[in-house]
Amino acid sequence: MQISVLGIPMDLGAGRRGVDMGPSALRNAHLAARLRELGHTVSDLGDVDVAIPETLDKLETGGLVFLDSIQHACRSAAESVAALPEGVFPLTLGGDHSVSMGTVTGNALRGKPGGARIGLIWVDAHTDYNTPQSSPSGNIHGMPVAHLTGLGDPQLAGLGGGWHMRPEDIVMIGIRSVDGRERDLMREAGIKAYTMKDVDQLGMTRIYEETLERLSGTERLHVSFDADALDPTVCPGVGTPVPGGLTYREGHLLMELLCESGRVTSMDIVEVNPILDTLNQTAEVMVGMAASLLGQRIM
Ligand code: Z70
Ligand code: MN
Ligand code: MN
Ligand code: MN
Repeated sequence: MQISVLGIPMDLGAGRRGVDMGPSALRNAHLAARLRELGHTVSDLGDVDVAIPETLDKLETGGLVFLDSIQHACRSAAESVAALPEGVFPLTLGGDHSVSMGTVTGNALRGKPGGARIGLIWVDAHTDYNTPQSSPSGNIHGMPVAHLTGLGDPQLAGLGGGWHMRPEDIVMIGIRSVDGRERDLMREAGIKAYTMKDVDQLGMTRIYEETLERLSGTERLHVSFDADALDPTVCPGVGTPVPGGLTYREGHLLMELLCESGRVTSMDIVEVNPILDTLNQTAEVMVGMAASLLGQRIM
């Protein structure tokens, strides 16, 4: 397969600095070499242009912190991804999770100007379904899924023109931190979330099977993998560590099963924070997750 790597070195949507260095950390963890070993052709498209926070006025228009710069970077990411030929697998590297407003939009619009019916598998400790009104922090990386479904700020919800995600085409896995009003919004929208309790009780294989069944009506599948979905002992280099996360094997099993499905056409790796990491462990683990999704097998 042909894989195109695109970095979005942005930490404007997070409450802490450092995830802007995620793309570098992932490249330093031999991302391209690991994927070439699997027989893929890998081309690195470099990084999307992202504003440096120190050069910005924190309160841009609209009252959301760094709103205009985040919109701009997400739009650039969406345009770059949408321009890729069909058959190429975009592997997009964050950056904080707000980059996925751009990547998911770009992947939906690729080869289909009105937008495809895309299924979204959101692997995360958090549901990222806040709106500017519901958010306790104001951090935009807690809001990308809400904007993908058309809620929230019009500048961010409008990245795909008239295209939006259908809430029923979203499945979240690894969830263990949801804010009060965010939970109500999730229920109203009817988004399926497998919490850590579900992971313990059902097991990852059953969750995978239900997820594929639920998303069987979609045309393509996108995996958005936030490093904080994995337990902080596995991935310590994240801005918002939450105890009780996915094990190393649960993460790999999900990626291996999704690979076998043959249905995944794009992936994000986000929220890798090298300045909070133990050496480069978190990037190395996340490169391993991408390798499993893209064909690495034990035997
Ligand atoms: C919280 C908020 C969040 C990631 C933290 C946290 C959101 N729900 N997302 N880390 N990746 O501020 O909205
Ligand atoms: Mn504006
Ligand atoms: Mn997230
Ligand atoms: Mn998260």
